[in-house]
Amino acid sequence: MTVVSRGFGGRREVDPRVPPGQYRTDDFPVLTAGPTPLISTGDWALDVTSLDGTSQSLSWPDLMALPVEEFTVDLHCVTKWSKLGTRWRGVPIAHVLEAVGADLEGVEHVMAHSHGGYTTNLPLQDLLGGQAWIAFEFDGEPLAAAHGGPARLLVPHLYLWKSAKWVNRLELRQEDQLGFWENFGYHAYGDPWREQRYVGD
Ligand SMILES: Nc1nc2c(c(=O)[nH]1)N[C@H]1C(S)=C(S)[C@@H](COP(=O)(O)O)O[C@H]1N2
Ligand SMILES: [Mo]
Repeated sequence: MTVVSRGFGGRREVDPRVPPGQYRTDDFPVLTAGPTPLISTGDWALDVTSLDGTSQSLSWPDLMALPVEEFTVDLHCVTKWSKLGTRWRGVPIAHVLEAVGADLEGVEHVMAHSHGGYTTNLPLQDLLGGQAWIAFEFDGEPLAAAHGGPARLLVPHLYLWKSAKWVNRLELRQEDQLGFWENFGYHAYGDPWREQRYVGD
């Protein structure tokens, strides 16, 4: 005989904005594998590496000259917290790629690289269409260093490990390659609505 108990003692999330297995928090936890780099906007640069191996660089003034969006999104961390209605300002990735004249012919994937060596892999399509930004303001303030300031990648429709803090290079790729956490068994794509936490989910 099998006895099944469901939901006893647990908090149950009824808010439809909270994906399965996630819990709401009003805090903004900091999750970093390693030390927090302190980068001034004067030193900040974002390189875009094309399939032919050439790189184009975007400086902070270059970034500030691009169209900025204000957006409000929900964040979902694989450690099971979700933070709803976070307000940001940032530049859509499509504008970043256009600004450096990136050739997207044959590009299927992007590896995001950060100061300190963190990496995470994403399909190119998930960075386009107004779903991903280089974000530099949170809640009306310059983005704090602990959260990836001066600027981070933000891809809120995927688990938050895909949102590389202190991003300094977008490597355009034909083939997929696993990033830092993906190499430790996290899911290659990471859709919170399908609970793609680990390989095989
Ligand atoms: N460069 C870098 N980016 C990173 C990480 C990291 O360790 N280094 N951690 C990831 C993980 S696992 C999560 S959950 C989020 C956490 O973002 P937060 O610290 O702003 O909450 O950043 C992601 N981006
Ligand atoms: Mo995470």
